[in-house]
Amino acid sequence: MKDFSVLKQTVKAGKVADVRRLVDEALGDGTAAEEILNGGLLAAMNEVGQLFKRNEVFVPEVLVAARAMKAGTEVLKPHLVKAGVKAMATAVIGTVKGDLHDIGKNLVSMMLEGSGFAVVDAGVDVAPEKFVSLAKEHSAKVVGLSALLTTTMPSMKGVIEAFRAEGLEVKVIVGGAPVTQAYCDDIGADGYAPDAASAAELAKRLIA
Ligand code: B1M
Repeated sequence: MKDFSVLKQTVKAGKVADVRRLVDEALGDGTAAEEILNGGLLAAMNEVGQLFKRNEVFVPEVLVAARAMKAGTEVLKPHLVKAGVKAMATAVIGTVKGDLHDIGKNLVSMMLEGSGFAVVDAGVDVAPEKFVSLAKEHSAKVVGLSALLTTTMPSMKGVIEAFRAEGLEVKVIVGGAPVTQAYCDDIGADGYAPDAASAAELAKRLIA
């Protein structure tokens, strides 16, 4: 396996132009796009996730690293498509009905992408029917629900009921500051994660 330490460091530092250049150079050296993706970009994002989990870096650092990772994946995209590399699975994510908070949801979305998922971001204030229709349309394996208000948490239950009523085989994961494992168990969600990095790990575990 090629040494991707410089690329990883550059992603973590959020240096967009340098990440693009390093990815280009690696492609020019004949390194496979998939190897650059997994060994460089996603590995860097995974390390950022772990640091974030341990409170060793904070939201701004995660956002700049995610932006750099995205810039690198854009350079890789045509090569990945040509090589037939597909995302591990699709995840639909959104903030539930009545709730406009999206910073945590966006972090979860980035961590999911950084873990190899194709992510469909439904946005904020998302009604149960919208989660269901997007999951159907994109054949999602995971649906992520975020809520930051105690008043909007009950909407999560509505989403789960809507999925169960349709008999769709998706794993529904929940999170957000007021959400707990006990609440997750209570509403019958498939999993709860306290932070963005754990959410991505949970999603991967659930579809393994
Ligand atoms: Co609002 N807000 N807010 N707010 N806001 C809170 C949540 C609040 C705790 C503040 C307070 O009173 N101390 C309080 C909720 C009280 C409660 O319900 N118990 C509150 C309130 C009351 C309100 C309004 C009602 C205020 C008003 O208008 N009177 C209003 C509601 C609007 C609405 O949604 N309908 C409102 C509005 C807003 C702003 C628009 C001003 C803004 C949101 C901007 C935006 O998101 N684009 C805002 C903000 C910024 C906050 C605080 C200050 C910060 C939230 C945040 O982004 N945190 C918040 C107080 C606080 O938390 N200190 C507060 C950072 C983010 C990274 O953390 O989202 O928790 P978080 O995400 C974490 C984890 O929770 C987890 O991973 C993330 C990172 O590791 N996670 C998941 C999140 N989603 C996940 C999903 C998963 C797994 C993990 O699986 C799918």
